[in-house]
Amino acid sequence: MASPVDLGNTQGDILIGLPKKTETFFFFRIEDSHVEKFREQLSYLVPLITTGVQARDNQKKIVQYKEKRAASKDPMPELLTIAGVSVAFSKKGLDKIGITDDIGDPAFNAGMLADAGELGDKGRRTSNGFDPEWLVEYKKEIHGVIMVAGDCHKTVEGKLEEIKDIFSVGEKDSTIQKVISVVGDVRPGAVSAHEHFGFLDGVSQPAVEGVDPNVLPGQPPAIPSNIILLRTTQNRTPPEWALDGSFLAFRHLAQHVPEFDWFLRQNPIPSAPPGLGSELLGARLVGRWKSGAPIDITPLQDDPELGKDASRNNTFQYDPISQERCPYAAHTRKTFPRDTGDVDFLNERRIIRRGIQFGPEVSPEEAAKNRSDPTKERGLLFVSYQSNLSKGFQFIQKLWSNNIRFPFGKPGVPTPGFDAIIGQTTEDLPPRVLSGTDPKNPAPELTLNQQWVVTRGGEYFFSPSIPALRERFAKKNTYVTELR
Ligand code: N7H
Repeated sequence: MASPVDLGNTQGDILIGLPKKTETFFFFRIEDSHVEKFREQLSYLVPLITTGVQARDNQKKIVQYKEKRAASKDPMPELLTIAGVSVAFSKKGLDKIGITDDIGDPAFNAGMLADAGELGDKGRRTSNGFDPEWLVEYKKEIHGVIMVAGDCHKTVEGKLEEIKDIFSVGEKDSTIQKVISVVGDVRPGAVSAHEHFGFLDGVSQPAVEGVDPNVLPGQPPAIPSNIILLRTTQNRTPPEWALDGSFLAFRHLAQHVPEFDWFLRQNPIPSAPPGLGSELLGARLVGRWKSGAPIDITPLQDDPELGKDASRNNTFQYDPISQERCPYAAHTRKTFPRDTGDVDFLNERRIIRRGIQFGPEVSPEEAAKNRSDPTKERGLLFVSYQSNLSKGFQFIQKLWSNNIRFPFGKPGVPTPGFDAIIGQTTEDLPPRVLSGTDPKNPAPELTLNQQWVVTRGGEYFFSPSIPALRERFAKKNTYVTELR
């Protein structure tokens, strides 16, 4: 059967992924008096957007380059120079440019700021609702985000300058204003594929049917309509312009790494093999060892060969009635409960994760004090793509990770507890707890002394297809039209 996905239409980061050693997120606001001019200028941005086809070609080029470099007698730069560009709009951004027909996603329509309390972000209730402790910039009106990813800062900055020139950013007649610009960087050297707590990232990504030709053993599938909007998307009929687009959930997440490490050191698992108690606790909170090896396959010690072997590191299934091999509340089990019998229900909750780390490595001073220096914040610029936010990111965060009773109906425990990595409530009381951390004695609850992942801001966006950007979002430049 022909694939329903036309990769040439979709933005490259969604289904294929842009190669990224670094990525800049440029959040912008469209000036009220310049909307039409902005739309004209957008027509010059569209050809710079990386399509799914180009992203796939870029991946092939990187493989070829690596082979050539390995065989070359002459020194060659380590990385191929490649930049990838994406763009996405918030609901306020769509309204601003006059695209007001309902896209059918309440979370997107309301925006993430309105959702912050429900997502469990810290903040305070006010007479106007909920005021999260976010960076002030994320509380301002954001209309869109331009994302430039690439092999190094020079490449990304060069491409971003080219884009800013299109909109005359920084000049008097600029059509857009920067709200906030954030830079993500993969970590250096041997930990480059690991997030800041030290765990290998990007291990379990759904294989999108008809897009990923080589499905790896155990790699959970996703049907295309759960990631991008197709005519068949989850019984909804998206407007024509929304087809082949996807919702993007962005979260600016700070990680308190020295505090997390300190907690692990203070709470080694008693039944662990000698010297491995703290490492085992970390693995039980996440569901994988730092190498990426699933604890469900190797419950008591890490297996780095397994961790890096993509043909084996997803070949497991949680035991639905036991948390001996993996706590019910482990991050990977909460966010993708593989043992859930209802496959369609689970498939609708698949997301593609495309985030990147930000911030410096932990300094010796921070490590010595077991305390993060607030001027050196680090963490994850979380990005997920899905065709329905209330079944994707929003559902996972609110109804799985934050829900102490999920997974439901498990024997032997009062409640599975919080996802220790991202599970949160707006209140500090009751404290966050989870059970199952000790494989030999899973019933007692462990109290987590603090939250190690803290939200600094975010927004829900829509990443339109390339044809929609060209024909519905952008406006033909009158000068170009006149010449024709
Ligand atoms: Fe998570 N971590 O380092 O602990 N995540 N995550 N995540 N996450 C995963 O499979 C982490 C966050 C998912 O298919 C791994 O790539 C951190 C949010 C999902 O088995 C690790 C943060 C949401 C999976 C981490 C963070 C998710 C997953 C294992 C925040 C959605 C796939 C490696 C700073 C609401 C599960 C891997 C599966 C895996 C970590 C955020 C969701 C190591 C530190 C906000 C669906």
